[in-house]
Amino acid sequence: MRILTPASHDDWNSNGRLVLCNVLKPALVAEIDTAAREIEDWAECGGPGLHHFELTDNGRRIARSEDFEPYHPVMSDLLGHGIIPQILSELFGEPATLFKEKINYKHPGGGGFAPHQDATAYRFVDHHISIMMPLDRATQASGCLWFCGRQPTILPHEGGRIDPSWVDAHVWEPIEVGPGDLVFFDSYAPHHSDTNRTDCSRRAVYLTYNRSSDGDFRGTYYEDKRQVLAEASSTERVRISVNDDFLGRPA
Ligand SMILES: O=C(O)CCC(=O)C(=O)O
Repeated sequence: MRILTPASHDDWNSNGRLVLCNVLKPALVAEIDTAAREIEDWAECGGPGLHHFELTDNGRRIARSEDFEPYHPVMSDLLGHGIIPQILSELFGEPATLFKEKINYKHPGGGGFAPHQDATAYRFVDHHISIMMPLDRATQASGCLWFCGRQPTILPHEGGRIDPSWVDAHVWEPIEVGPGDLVFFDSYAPHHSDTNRTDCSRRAVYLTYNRSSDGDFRGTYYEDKRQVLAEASSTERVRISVNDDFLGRPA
C-alpha cells in the first residue's frame, strides 16, 4: 500500500521538499530519541561514529554525530526497514539506498547553517533525498530549516555557501516541525537555518538516500569526508561538512 497521496507528490514535484506531520508513532519517536542520546554519549567516551564539537556561549557542545548506522541496532532498523525506506522508494520511483546519516544537535546557542545545497557536498551520486526527523521542536527561534523552492542545478557558491545576491533575491519559508513529523528534501533544494536562540535543544536526525540503481556509496562518502576534514584549513567557522556552510565556532 502506498503512503504518499497524489497531493504529496504534487507538493514534492513543485517545491523539492515535502512536510508530513504526525507520521511517526510516539513509541517509535521515543525509541529514536533514546538511540540519539546513546549516540551522543558515544562522542564523549570514545564510542564509534564521527563526532564534531562547536563552541557555544554555554561552552563546548556537540554539534553533530555521523556514521553511526552500523553500530546502533535501532538506527539500523529504522534506516533499513519500514516507513522511511518506503516513502523514499515512492519519491524515487525505485528502492532507496542509504548514502549517509547524521544527528545535528543544535543545543542552546548551537550554530546555524548558511544557505547551501547539499548536492555540492554529497559527491559520487548526482541526486539524493534527505529526511529531517526532529527530536525536539524546530521553530524559527530554535533554528528550523528554511527553504525557497525546487532548483534543477547547482547555484553559484563559494565553499557550498550560495552567492548572497541569489539568496537575497529569493523568498524563504520557515518549516516549523516537531517530533513525529518528517521533512523530505532534494539535494538541490537550497536551505539554511539559524543559531538556536532558545534554552532548549533542537536535535534532528537527518537521513540521506540515493536511488539503489545509482549504487552504494556510503563507505566511499565517509572515507572521502574524513580526508576532506583532515585537510581543511581552520577558519573562524568549525568544519563539520564537506561544504563550508556550518556557522558554529571551533571548540
Ligand atoms: O540542522 C540544521 O539546522 C541544518 C542542517 C543542514 O542544513 C545540514 O546539515 O546541511
